[in-house]
Amino acid sequence: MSINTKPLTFPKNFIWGYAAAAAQIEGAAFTDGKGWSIWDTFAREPGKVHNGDTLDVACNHYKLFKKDFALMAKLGAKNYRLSISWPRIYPNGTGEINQKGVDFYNRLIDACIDAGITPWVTMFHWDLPQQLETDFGGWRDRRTADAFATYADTIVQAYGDRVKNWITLNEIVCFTRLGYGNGQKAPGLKLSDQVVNQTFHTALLAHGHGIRAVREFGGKGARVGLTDNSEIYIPLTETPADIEAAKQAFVTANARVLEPIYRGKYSSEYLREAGSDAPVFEPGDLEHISRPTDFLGMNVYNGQFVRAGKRGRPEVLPYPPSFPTADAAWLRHTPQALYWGPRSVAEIYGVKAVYITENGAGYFDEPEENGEVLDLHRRDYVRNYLCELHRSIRDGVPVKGYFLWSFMDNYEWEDGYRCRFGVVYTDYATQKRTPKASAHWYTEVMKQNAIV
Ligand code: GBH
Repeated sequence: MSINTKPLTFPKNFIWGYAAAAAQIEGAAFTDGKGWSIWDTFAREPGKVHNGDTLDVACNHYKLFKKDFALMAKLGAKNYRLSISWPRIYPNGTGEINQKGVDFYNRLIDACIDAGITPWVTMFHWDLPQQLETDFGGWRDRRTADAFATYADTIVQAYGDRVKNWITLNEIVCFTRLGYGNGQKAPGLKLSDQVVNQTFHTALLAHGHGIRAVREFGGKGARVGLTDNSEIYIPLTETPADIEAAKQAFVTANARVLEPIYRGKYSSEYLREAGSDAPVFEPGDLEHISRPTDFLGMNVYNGQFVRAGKRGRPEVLPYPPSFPTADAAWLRHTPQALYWGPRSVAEIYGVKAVYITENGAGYFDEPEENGEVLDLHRRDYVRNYLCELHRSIRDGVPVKGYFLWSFMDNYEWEDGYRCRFGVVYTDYATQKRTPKASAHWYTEVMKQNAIV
């Protein structure tokens, strides 16, 4: 026989890059006038974060960003999704602007571009200014969305000459339901369903303002979208009945965010189920929330399996106990999520451009004696997911780019520093960066525009 290898090649102009977020890497939590964020507060509450880890120093990217961009460029990245810290720009969330914070991101963005890397900027990745929580109740109150509007105007005006790709919010559910509903994330509250639904609505209002700011001040070629971590459903078998069940499960589970954004209304199913817990809103809110976007960002980690149950109704299957996970115990090995996630939004909402704004794997990596970090588990994990992404593109789903989470190990929120998502190892004691095996592999993927 003769072996005929055909690499799984991605479309021309496919975007490859890394993703990170300000609070998780910058450190310098109280430097140059930065205000407290709700995470600075939360991390200091006993028992909330693994090992009591704080964001105070993190990867010290605030000081080391030039070196970090040099390494990123050396490893072949041409795109980088970063976020701006709201409390650096407005220490109290609103009111007085902090020029030193504005200047920092000018230097950061310039250094990024100088390294040959295109910045993709998330306006909000969870680090809400503490003062907005204290004064307004944070996302419970629409004054927080008004404050966000001013903040968005400010950063788009400041950086819009160089930044052309904007993401309004990262994963609404994580800073609403998980922050105000089950208390797992900052501000760590356990409030009623009505309040939680209201926090979603406030977040959607902020998203609308992010779009408006980019349209108003973004200049030529500016584009904007949301990053959502939609619940993803994988049909147990790829038969019409299970595929239809997965589609229905997707619509129901993501109704709070995707229906108002793409259909300009809360679905009757959602309103019926919410009953008196439905969010209160004002005339014009839904028009504002459903302003057209240019793309949808999707953070893809888990998918849940679904089959057609009684009368075709979706039956979501639990993960059996032996189902493989990463060391991040919540993270299942479900590569098909990277097929069904993008396909679902394209089919259901007609989304014309999807960027995978995050995908990656969290493990408790440690270096070998010779200093090498042999994360073959992460390499395999990502590779399997990418094969499914390739399949979705082959089937006609408009996926335009992929950002690996993350460049270097960083502050993994309530899991602290133990859980590492980087392809570059961070030694927190020395701030030394060491590319892991997966980094070298991903360099080749980006370079060859193919799964190697
Ligand atoms: C993303 O969230 C974040 O955007 C990023 O900042 C983060 O570092 C990265 O992923 C890796 O975690 O305990 O079973 O209830 C990922 C979405 C949703 C994952 C909530 C953890 C808790 C699941 N997260 N989830 S569970």
